[in-house]
Formats: sequence, C-alpha cells, structure tokens
Amino acid sequence: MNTAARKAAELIKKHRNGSIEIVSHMDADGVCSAALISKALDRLDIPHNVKFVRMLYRDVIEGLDPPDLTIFTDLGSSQLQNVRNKFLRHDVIIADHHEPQPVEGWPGLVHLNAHHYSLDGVQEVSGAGMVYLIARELDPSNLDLSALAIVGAIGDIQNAWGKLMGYNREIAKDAVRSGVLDQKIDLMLYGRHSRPIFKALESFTDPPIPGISNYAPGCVSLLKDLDIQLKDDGGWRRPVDLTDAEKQRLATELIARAYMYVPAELVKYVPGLIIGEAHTLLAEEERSILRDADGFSTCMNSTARHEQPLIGFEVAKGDRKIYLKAMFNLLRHHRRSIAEGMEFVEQTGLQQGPKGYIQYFDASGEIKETFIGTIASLNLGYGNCDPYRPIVGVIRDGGVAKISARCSKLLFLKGLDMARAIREAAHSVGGEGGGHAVACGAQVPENQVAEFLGKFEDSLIEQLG
Ligand SMILES: [Mn+2]
Repeated sequence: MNTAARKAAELIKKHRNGSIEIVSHMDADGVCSAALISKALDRLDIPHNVKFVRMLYRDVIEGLDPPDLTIFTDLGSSQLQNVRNKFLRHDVIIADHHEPQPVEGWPGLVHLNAHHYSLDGVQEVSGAGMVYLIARELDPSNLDLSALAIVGAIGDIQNAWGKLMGYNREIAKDAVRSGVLDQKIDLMLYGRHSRPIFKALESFTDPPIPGISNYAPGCVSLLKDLDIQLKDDGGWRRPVDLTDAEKQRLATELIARAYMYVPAELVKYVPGLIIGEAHTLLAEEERSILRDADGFSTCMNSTARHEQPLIGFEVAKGDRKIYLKAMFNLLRHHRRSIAEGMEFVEQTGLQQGPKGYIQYFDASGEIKETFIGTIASLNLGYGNCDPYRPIVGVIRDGGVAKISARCSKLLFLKGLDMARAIREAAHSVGGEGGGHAVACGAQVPENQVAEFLGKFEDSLIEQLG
C-alpha cells in the first residue's frame, strides 16, 4: 500500500509545475479527502484546482477536461472503466475505498484502493484515509492531516460499532502521536464540546428514549434527579464538563430507560449506542462544534448536502473566518429546510411497505432531493414512525425516482445491511444504489418505485431472517 502511495506522491511531484485537478466526492468524506490532499499540496507550493461531483456518471466524466494530472478522491474506483475511456492518455491518481472495477492497460494510472490491500472499505478505511497515505508520503510532517482522515471515516459512519476499526485505528494512532487527536470512551452525545448538556441529551434519538429524546423539559428534570448541575461559573455545562461519576450516573440511567422501550432482541446492543469512543480534535477551539470529530463531519456533510462543498472544504483546510461564517449560515438554513421537511411528512403521514416492514413517504416536489435522507432519519424517532423499522423517502422527478433509506444503528448491529439490499433491489429494476449500512440511497425508473420497494423490503426481511 505504501508503495502505491509513494508512486502517487512521485507523480504529484513530477507535475508540480503542470496543471493538477482534484476531483472529489460531494459528501463529508469527499470534502475531507479533497481538503487533506489540497493542504498537502499547498504545503509544497503546488498549485491545483478542486472540483466536487455527486457521482462519476458517464456524462459527468464527459464534462471533465483532463489536465496533466487528475487526483480522484473518495470516488473513481467503481467507475474505473468509464474514467479510463476519457483519461487513458493522462496521468491519474485514484485514492478510494469503494469497491473497484478491474482495469488493464492504463500506464498513467496510480490506483490506491482499500480493497487491493484486503482492507474493508466499508468499515476499516475511508476515502480520506486512503488520501492520507499519499499525504504522508509527500511529506512525513503531514502526520497532523490524519485528523481529517478520522473526520472522513466518521462522516462515512465507519464508527458504527461505537469505535473506529481496522486501518482507521492506525491512522488514529498517527493523529494521537502528532497531538491533534484525543480518543477516549465517553457518552455518545452530539455537541460534546459545544452544547449545554440538556440540549445534547434532547438530540439523542437513536435509540429514542421517550421523555428525553426531542423533549427538553424531560432532560432538565432527569439531570436534576441525577444531581447533575446544569450550570456552573462558566455558564451552561456541556457534556465534556461532567465528572466521570456524573457521566456514569447519566449513562446508567439512559441505558436503563432505553431498555424499557427497545424490542427485546435489540436490547443487548443499546449500551453500544450510549457509550463509545469519542474523538476530540485538539487543534480546534475549546467550545467549537468542530472540536468533536462527529460535529466536524456533520458540518462537512451539511455543506455537501447544500451543494456548497467548497465552503466545507475551506473550513476543513483551516479557514476560521469567512468560510466558517458561511458554514454557520448554511447550518441555520439547513435547520429551516429540515423543519419544513418534517412538517410535510407529519402532515402527509407514512405509508407501509407491501409486507408492512418498511415505512415510507413520498415527498415529490416538496423536499429537496439532498435532504430526503436527513428528513428520513429524523423521522425515525418521531410521531407515528416505528424507530425499529427502516424508513424510506421517495422523490419522483422527471421519470426518475430518488430513494433514500435510513434505519437505527441497532438494526445494523443486529446484522442488517441496507446498502446491500438497496443495491440489489435497485439493480433488479434497472436502477442503481449504494451507500452505508444504515444510510443509503438509490435511483430507479419512476414507474418502478412500487416494484423496487417490494424487492427492497423482501431483501431486508430475508437478511434479518
Ligand atoms: Mn467515502
């Protein structure tokens, strides 16, 4: 793996006075991947362009104009044959962790893919992780960029087991060694460094805990009952401000309450969602949302969802002025769009799949395609939605239906892989699909939606036996 990374580094240096373009995936991992390699190039004063794309569909590839060197990050491997047709006569680096297609006779290609080194690209290394290997070969002092590889991995939900696994742990060691990361077991509360403890509790929804999830007064009274002060001299106490004894009391109580509502067969996975590995980015400011790797990746994800990945990219590269401001504006806008989407689903209600296992809503013309997944996952703990069954959002647009599916991490821990099911179901009706085990999507012909939903549901039922 290091040999390929070294070849990639050499190829970059060879083109240091030529034209270089980074083409990356428009999601949290892709934004981190691009920022990581771009920072490494900046440090060597190597000029370059950056472009983000949703997918390397054939028409997208056609629209690219090959420079002397193209660096594809977090994508490319799965569309290798299409990329080859256009880039055969050019130098190309691909750093990716998605399942690769075979390719032959392409002398200008350096292909660095997790699967070629028996790494599991789903859980053990992200696109940013593969890019990090190149950055480290470019200059050993790039060890600090490992922090972005950790954010990328978390953006791709590679810590779904409550901790990083496989090669991601090696990368985390580099990050700890270079002083940019602190890794420890903690409560899995979102906004660890940036939100009041009761707010962080309120947003805990997987698994949903009635009386706590989405219910601030319940959170406040729980904290009082547990003798956990909401404020101290410094103002609101955040999850990081709690003592170990307080965290212990809170964790015990949350687990006990969750047990009362979670279906029996999922109970044993509950502690893994409440306690897990927390990743603190030590170079970020004390009360910043960016200080927690989870918060950082959520920020990157929302810039990508708004099709403003360049904002996330600049923040990831270190801008803490204009782009950070722009990102916070985007997050506010994000919350507004989410509220509107939630209201729509609440009004129209959820429909049941043919066998009554999946639940879905059709938001055609109402919710933006890029939000459908977020709305689906927020609905998991809400209203009439069963949080322990998968939820699917559908948007029909000009003959094509865009599908997004989400489920509780508990189902993943029990063995459900929605990514596989959605890929197979989409394929069988002439569409395509993929993503992560708990968050995935597909595109299918509009007139095949019912067929697709039936196949997807059958496959999920089969997986769970
Ligand atoms: Mn990725």
